[in-house]
Amino acid sequence: MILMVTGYITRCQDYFWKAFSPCKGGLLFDRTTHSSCECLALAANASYGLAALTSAWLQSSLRRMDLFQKVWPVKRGKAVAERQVGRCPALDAAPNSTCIEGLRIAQDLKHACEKDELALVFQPIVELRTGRIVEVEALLRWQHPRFGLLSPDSFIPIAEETGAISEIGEWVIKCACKQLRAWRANLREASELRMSINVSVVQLRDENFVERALATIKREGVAASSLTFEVTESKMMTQPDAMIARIAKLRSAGLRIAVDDFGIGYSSLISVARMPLNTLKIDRDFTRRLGRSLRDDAVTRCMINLGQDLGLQVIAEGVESLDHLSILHSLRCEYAQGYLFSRPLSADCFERLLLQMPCFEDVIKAVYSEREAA
Ligand SMILES: [Ca+2]
Repeated sequence: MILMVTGYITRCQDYFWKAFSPCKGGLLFDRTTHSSCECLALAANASYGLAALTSAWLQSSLRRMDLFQKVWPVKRGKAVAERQVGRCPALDAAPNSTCIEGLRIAQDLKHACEKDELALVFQPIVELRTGRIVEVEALLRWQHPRFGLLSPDSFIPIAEETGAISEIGEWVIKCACKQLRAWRANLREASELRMSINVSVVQLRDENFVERALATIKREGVAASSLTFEVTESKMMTQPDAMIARIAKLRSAGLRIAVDDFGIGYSSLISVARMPLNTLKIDRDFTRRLGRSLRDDAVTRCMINLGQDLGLQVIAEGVESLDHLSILHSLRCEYAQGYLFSRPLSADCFERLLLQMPCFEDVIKAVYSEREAA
């Protein structure tokens, strides 16, 4: 049987890629070798080969190939050398540890929800005029049994590549809604609190996402108007027409839409103006640069003015110092989020913070009056 194989490799105990051996014009795959290997994951860049397979074995192999094809580009390092064997590319080096970790994460992600390893933490968004917490961003964490506590950067790209993002994203929406409903029901201070949820563009590309998300929100008994979906700028601007249509559907159901990490995605201002947005979240990189030079301040001022001129709420992310706050005040930014106010907190700790409302009135007043005196 001639078999098109677009990505197959087996990790052997000794990290030597025994499964393939170069043969004339192609690669010879030996099933006996394969079956003695530890199949943590399978991978890579063989183009075709010759193999005699049972259909069941073939099916399971193809499933694994599919996984690796999705995961490999995420973690592929330059240390993994490729060389051409005839017209067929082949791996001739062991996978580095980052790659193996990536594969392990991809495998474990499939069960992270059901094993109850995921958790949400919460970071306040503060209205600078009053010092009140008006919104809270739900941030995902994964307590991995082997790698410890992981932040989304280390596994969301893999979840997006493998499709696990769909289940994880739905879990996030469900849990965030549950938490918001509990706070709103039990705390007077949270009666108008809003919840902001990060949504991957990969979720938005799914044509059923909007219906599923709205069904989840309804099931959890939360008003859609109390939620914001945050979508990263750089990714939002791909397939703009499809994005606009889905975002418009969410908006018409009452949800608010924020463009996340604004300023680093190099999108055109026209596409920002076209998107039916409610909020711009200015990326923390710009906030960090505040006060370093007039030019840096001018760029941030432009973004704040742009957002406000478009009628959007503007939130500065990554506010970490009183200097940041003072400059943001002078730039007339109205909302902020960052370590100056609070790190992401567990639900219990965030609840204690809410009870101190208006939590940040004093610190903001002190900064503002100092600036006005100067
Ligand atoms: Ca965010």
